[in-house]
Amino acid sequence: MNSGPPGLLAGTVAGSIRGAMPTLRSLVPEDPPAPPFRRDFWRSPLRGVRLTSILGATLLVAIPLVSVTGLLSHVAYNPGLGENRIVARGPFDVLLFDWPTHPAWLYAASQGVHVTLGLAAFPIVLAKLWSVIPKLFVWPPARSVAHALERASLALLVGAVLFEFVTGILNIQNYYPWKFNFVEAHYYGAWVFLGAFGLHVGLKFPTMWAALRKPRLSQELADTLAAPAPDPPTISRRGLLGTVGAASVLLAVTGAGQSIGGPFRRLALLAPRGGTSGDGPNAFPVNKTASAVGVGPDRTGASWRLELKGPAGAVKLSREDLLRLDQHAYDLPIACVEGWSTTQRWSGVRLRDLARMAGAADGREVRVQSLQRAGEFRQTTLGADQIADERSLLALRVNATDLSLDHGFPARIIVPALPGVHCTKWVSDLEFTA
Ligand SMILES: Nc1nc2c(c(=O)[nH]1)N[C@H]1C(S)=C(S)[C@@H](COP(=O)(O)O)O[C@H]1N2
Ligand SMILES: [Mo]
Repeated sequence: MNSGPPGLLAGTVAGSIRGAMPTLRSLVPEDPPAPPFRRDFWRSPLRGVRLTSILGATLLVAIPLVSVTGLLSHVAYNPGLGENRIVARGPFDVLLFDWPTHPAWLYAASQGVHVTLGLAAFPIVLAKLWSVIPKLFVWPPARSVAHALERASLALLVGAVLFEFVTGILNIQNYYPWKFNFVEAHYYGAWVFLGAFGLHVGLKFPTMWAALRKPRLSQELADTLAAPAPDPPTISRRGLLGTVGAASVLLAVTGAGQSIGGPFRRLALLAPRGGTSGDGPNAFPVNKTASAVGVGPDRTGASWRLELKGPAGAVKLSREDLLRLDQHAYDLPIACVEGWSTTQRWSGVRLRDLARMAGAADGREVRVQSLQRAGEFRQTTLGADQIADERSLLALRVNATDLSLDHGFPARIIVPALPGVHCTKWVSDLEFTA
C-alpha cells in the first residue's frame, strides 16, 4: 500500500487507521532472519505490478460471475420450501426469490457458467498467487496495526479462495476426501471469500488501474512486486500469460463440453460423467446408479405403488394406473449441480394433473419422496410455480421407452430449470398441500 497512488479506499481507510494506531516497527528486529524474507531472494524477472494487475483484472471479471452463479444455485434449491434448506438461514436470505421454470435451461446455463468459469479461472488464480508470493514474506511482517489487519484479511482471502476452488473441483470429480457437507462448507466459504475479496479489490483497485493504464510505472508507482535483483528470463511475460491462458481455455472447453451436453460431451475429457451409461434411449449420464444407493427390482417391480396424498385423501396408483392418465412429452434438461447437463425427451403425467387428483388444484407445495432408504437426495419439496408449469412431470418414460432403473424407474420428477438434485428418482410418495 505504500506503493499505490492514494486511491479512494486505500487512502482514507488505511490512512485513518494508520494515523490512529501505534506503529509496530519497534517490536520486530530490523534484519530479516531467513532468505525468503529478503527481497533479493525472489528473482523471477516476470513478477511485477503489471503482471499481477493483468491477472487480477481477469479475475475481477471472472470471480463475480462465478460468485453470482454460485449464489443463484443456492436460490435454485428453493431453501424456503420443506426440507430443501441445507445451509442455515442467513441475512442474505431476504434476497431469495422463487426460482422460475422458464427458460428450461436456466439452471443448466447458470450452473454451467459457475463450474466452467470456475475451472477456467483456476490457472489464473494460481498464477496470480505465484505472482505475489514475495509479499507473503515481507519483512517486517507487520509495519503497523493497519498493515497487520490487511495481511490478516489476505490470509482469509488466500485461504478461502484455495478452499473454494479445491472443494469445488473435487466435488465435480465426485471425490469427497472430507467429512463435512460440501454444499454447506462451499457456501460459508464463499461468504468468507467474498468479504475478503471485496476488501482486497477496494484496497488494490487504484494500483491495478494505474498499472494497467500506464505500462511504464517507474515514476508514479514503485514496483514492489518486481525482483530487485532479477535473474535473466527463461520465458517472456507474454509467454507466461499465454501458457496460463491456454490452460484456462482448455479447462473452459472441457467444462463447457459437459455442461452443454449432446455432441459437445465428447470434449469433456476431464469429467467423471464424460461418458454415458445405460443402453439405447437410456444411454445418458447417471449420477447415482440404483445399485449404488441400494434400490433393487424387488421394490420397483409390479408391487410398486405411488402414494398420492392431498386434501382429498390418499390413493395408491400402480404404474399402469399412471400410464392410463394423460401423458405429455417435453424435451427438458437434467442439470446437475456438478456442472453437467443432458437434455432428453421425457414423458409422463403432469404434476398439476396429479395435484388436481389429490384435491389441491392450485397446489402450493408438493413433498416428493423416493423409495430409496439411505443416502442423499431422497426427497424434495417443489413450489407452486413448479407444480403449475405444464412441463413439470412425474416422468414414466424417456425417449419413447420405459425409464431404466438407473434413471429412476418406475417414476421420477422432471421439472424445467430445476437443479438435477431435486429431480428425484424412484418416487414413492407425492404429498400436495392446497
Ligand atoms: N432418489 C434419488 N434421486 C436422485 C438422485 C439420487 O441420488 N437419489 N440423484 C439426483 C441428482 S444429484 C441428479 S444430477 C439427477 C441425475 O439423474 P440421472 O442419474 O438420471 O442422470 O438425479 C437426481 N435424483
Ligand atoms: Mo446432481
